[in-house]
Amino acid sequence: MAALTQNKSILSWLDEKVDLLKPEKIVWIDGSEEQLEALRKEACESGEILKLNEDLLPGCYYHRTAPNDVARVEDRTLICSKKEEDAGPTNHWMDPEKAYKMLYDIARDAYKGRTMYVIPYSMGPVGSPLAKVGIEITDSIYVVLNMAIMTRVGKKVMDVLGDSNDWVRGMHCKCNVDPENRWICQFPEDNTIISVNSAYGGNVLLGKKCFALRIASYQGKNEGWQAEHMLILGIENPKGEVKYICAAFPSACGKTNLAMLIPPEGYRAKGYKVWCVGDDISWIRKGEDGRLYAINPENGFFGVAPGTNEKSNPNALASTKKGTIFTNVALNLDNNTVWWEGLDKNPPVNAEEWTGIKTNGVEWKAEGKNLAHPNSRFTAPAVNCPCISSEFENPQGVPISAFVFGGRRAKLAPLVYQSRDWNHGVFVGSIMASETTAAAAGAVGVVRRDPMAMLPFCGYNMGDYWKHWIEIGETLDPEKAPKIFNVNWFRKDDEGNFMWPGFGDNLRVLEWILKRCDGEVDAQETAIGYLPYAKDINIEGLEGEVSLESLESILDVDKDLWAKEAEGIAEFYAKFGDKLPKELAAELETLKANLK
Ligand code: GTP
Ligand code: SPV
Ligand code: MN
Repeated sequence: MAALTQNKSILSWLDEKVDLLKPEKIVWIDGSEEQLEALRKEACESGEILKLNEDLLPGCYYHRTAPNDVARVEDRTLICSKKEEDAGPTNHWMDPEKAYKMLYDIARDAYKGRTMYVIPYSMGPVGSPLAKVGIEITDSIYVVLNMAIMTRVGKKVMDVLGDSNDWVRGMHCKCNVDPENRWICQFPEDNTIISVNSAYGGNVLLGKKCFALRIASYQGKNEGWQAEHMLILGIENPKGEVKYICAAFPSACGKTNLAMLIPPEGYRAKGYKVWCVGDDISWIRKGEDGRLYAINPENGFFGVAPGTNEKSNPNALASTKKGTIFTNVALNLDNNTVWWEGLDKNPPVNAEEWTGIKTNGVEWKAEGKNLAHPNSRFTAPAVNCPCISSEFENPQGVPISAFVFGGRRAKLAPLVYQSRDWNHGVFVGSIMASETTAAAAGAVGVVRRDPMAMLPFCGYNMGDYWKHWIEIGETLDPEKAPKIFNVNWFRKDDEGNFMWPGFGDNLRVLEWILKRCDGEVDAQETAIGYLPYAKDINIEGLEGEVSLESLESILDVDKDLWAKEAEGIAEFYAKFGDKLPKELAAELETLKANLK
């Protein structure tokens, strides 16, 4: 098949990879529906995917990964910079020369008898000044079909790249999905990603975490912009004005849900609307007017299925009703549709659970077992989302009024607080901690530090990343800089119940945040920053769920607990040695002094 480009840097890179991988055939992904449809048919015939009920879920497909390959693998995700110090204490590192050799030895001849798919893709609207181009080669049709939803693919991308060498090299080999030889390697200094022995989302859709966060965060540091694990949403007030917020929460901690929230009834009646620009990743750059602008580099949602339902997130559910690929959910054999925990209260009786065991779903649940994997996901086109923003394709992005950090903390972190200024806000992001989730292999529910929700995604030394945040702040007029906040939807009472209803009701907190940005509401200064007066969070309509007293208790700052927290922060900071920005060390001293 003829190449879709004459770009020499691409053609010579592909020649080398053909020599290494020995594909039987090469197929360029041109972005046409015709080609994608032929690939879907082929993957259905081989059993790689299964077509779902065309009446109920038109254009939707089902896929299972190997049971040992269901989440990101952080221990096997490496940053391969020349110097170990440049990967920093929070990343796993390998010398690039050693890593290339190891990976090429694993990958040699991996495409023998198989097809090499070449996917040209753009992260961000094609041709946008904030967008960047990548090429992923893969031997998996599932990867091609997912990339075609999650990114903009095809010839038009090669046309805008022209002869440029500014593109990210991505090589994926499924191999035999051997967990002992599974590696997800980023070479930030070479714009290169190599992923072997996996077929799970975040490990193999190389445009997503590997490029748009790990490689892009490094590019951003060198080029003066930021790549963040942040959703982008627009809030339209009754006057029709829209303000945008970027929010960083760790994996499976509520970004997709917040990005598409449905306002509570009282807000809808007044005319409030929420628009989704993105649910996972933001690329952020200063605009000509001195404000920060964000684009969503993705073109779809790779969302957590369990817990998504008509009440918690109707917009996400609606997004999955056509043209969607479901991975590791359960199959309803009666009508060839899908099911997951929390979709509704009726698990299918005639079911296949996520690994393919035929079972009576009701009995299976009664035994306390899951039908869908806790990290099962949907890959849905962004255009399907009923509340997709009219600015989604805007090549310049949207202006950001506030940054919001947040984690999953049963104790300690209050519902919301505001930083005193930019550097204090960077401190607040840097001290984030959250209970681990099923999005990564390993234990679930353990509190760990996850600065800016970037722990698994920062492509360089986290100390330098913090410095980059501080330097961005230095270039901004404080009047125009986004205000920085922290939220926690996950506080629990002594019986283990969530103290805040969350989901759509989180708009009540965002309203306070925007009022703070506009100087429309007072706040109380505490040891950790500005907290709302309970009376200033609107709880109308939450009678029986939240009272002024319960709100006060989710807004408290327990000085003893925070003093312990400060010790934990000091321990974490100590890992960074002289890479810890002095501004953050000073913020920690201020916190300690405030707690005395
Ligand atoms: P990634 O795609 O992994 O980056 O995750 P995400 O941050 O987009 O997570 P998502 O929105 O899919 O949330 C995952 C889990 O958080 C689900 O189990 C939700 O039910 C739960 N969740 C989301 N928002 C809230 C909330 O406001 N309150 C509570 N209690 N749970 C929430
Ligand atoms: C996450 O884990 O934060 C995700 C899913 O968004 S993955 O693409 O697997 O990284
Ligand atoms: Mn994510």
